[in-house]
Amino acid sequence: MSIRNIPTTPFSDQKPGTSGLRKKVRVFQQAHYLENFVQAIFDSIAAPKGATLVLGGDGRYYNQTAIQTILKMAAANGFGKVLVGRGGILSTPAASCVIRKHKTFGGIILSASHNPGGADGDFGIKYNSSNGGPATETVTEAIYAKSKTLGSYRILEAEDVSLYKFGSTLLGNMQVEVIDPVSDYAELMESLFDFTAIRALFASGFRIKFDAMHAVNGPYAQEILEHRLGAAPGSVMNALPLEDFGGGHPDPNLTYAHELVEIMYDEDDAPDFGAASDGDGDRNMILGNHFFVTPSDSLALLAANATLIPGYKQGLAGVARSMPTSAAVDRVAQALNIPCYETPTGWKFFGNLMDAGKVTLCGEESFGTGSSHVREKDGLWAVLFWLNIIAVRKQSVELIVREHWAKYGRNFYSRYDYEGLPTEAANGVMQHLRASFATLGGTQFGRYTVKTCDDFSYTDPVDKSISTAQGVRIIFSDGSRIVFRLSGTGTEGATLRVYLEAFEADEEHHHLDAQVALKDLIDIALQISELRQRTGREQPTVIT
Ligand code: G16
Repeated sequence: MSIRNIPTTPFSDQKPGTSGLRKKVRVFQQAHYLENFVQAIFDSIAAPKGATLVLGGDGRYYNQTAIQTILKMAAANGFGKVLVGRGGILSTPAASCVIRKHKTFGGIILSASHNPGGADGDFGIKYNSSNGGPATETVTEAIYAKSKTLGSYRILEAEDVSLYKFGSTLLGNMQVEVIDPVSDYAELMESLFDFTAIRALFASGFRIKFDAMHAVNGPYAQEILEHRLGAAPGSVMNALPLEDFGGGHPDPNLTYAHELVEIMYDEDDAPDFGAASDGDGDRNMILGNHFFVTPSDSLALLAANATLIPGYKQGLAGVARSMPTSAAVDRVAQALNIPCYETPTGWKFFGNLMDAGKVTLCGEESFGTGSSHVREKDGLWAVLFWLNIIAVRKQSVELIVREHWAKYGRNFYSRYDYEGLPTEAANGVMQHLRASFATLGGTQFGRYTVKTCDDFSYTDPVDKSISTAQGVRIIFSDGSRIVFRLSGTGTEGATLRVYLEAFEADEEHHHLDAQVALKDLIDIALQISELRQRTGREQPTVIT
């Protein structure tokens, strides 16, 4: 087995986005494309010789091919050991858990998250640091800079390693240890939640449906919900991970998880609790019987009920949310008298806050919630948190949410996504909005008056790094907001997201449908942005 130094030329498009490098599979299949990016990672992170790495992915098409390449490159770049999930599988939160538990130097996660998979679908790769979290912007910028100047990469000439046999094999001088992808993670969950209480809840006849969407969380959910907690067999649907997610779009929202939504809104036989997670298991959607919980409300609820949970009974150090996420959690933080941080979109911004002990819970409107137990958002963790709350409070999902609104007020919330727009048109909308700042202030639209507008920028309270141009905010005098942002995770054209939020203190109005309550704001958003005229799009692709 010899190490080869392969000459290569740089690719100009390897800038990591909101969460690592995401591209079409066929982009990754170009000669040297994956190898270049992996070498750029290795050159940027300066791992000491003999360091240990974690490696795994969501099982999508190209996962195993990429794993074999990365293993050979890790061996050629001086790593001493790689822990790889059996079959190449590790959910994103489980990878974070393994990095932290085994104190490895870092890890590489292969996933394009909620984006579709298969030969014509998407693939992705990201590096997580020794805290278990996505590399900070400083590191991703260094990787990008390296990718633009790369002249060669190192790879071991060797046979593929079996990814199905537990235990260690040698690849050159490097050990490859195939581990059970589920056990470390399941153990961590047992340490946080009251499994006895949740088991009793299921034993009492409480019914759950968990849609794994043929993605990575199937085996995790079956082990934890069905085997360890006694949920009825079959409670986990679409449990078998498939390379193309069964042709579906593994994004747990009301549009793409429609199979689950139909079950939860069935006239006569809806279960008590429904949940879904995404391609790599870090996102979650929570449903009750005929009831949808917005991710922003879910975060606020978890914060408000945290002390009911064994792992959080000491209380929370603080909470954090991404800027476009509704301010529902801010109200809880205020009541608890704990700090609440507002960060740019991207889980990587929570890592420093958690490492510094400033926050315990964090979350995003994009169906992500998590805590300092790992450094990724965590879909199944959120489900267990909810189940634990229900087991203690013995109330339905809907009642728990309605009581929450009655106490804190309701932040009506919705997001409109315009996917696959021509990049120029999408940029044009953003430029137009920025150019309107000077004239928008003080303008009245019906009952709404513009208080301020800006382009959100963030100074990390821990390392003082600055991130600019993180989304245009139009804030009204009553606290309602419209936010415009370009997605950093799409792989085709541009995706423009419009986030709408209106606060309603009066319980009399809490029953309203969000689309009805937000109607005026939606019209204002379209008017201010000239979105229809500039993109030619009448309707959003997805409303969540
Ligand atoms: C990633 C990030 C999240 C972000 C989401 C959407 O999630 O980790 O922090 O909210 O993308 O980002 P954007 O609005 O830029 O598309 P995931 O689940 O895709 O890894």
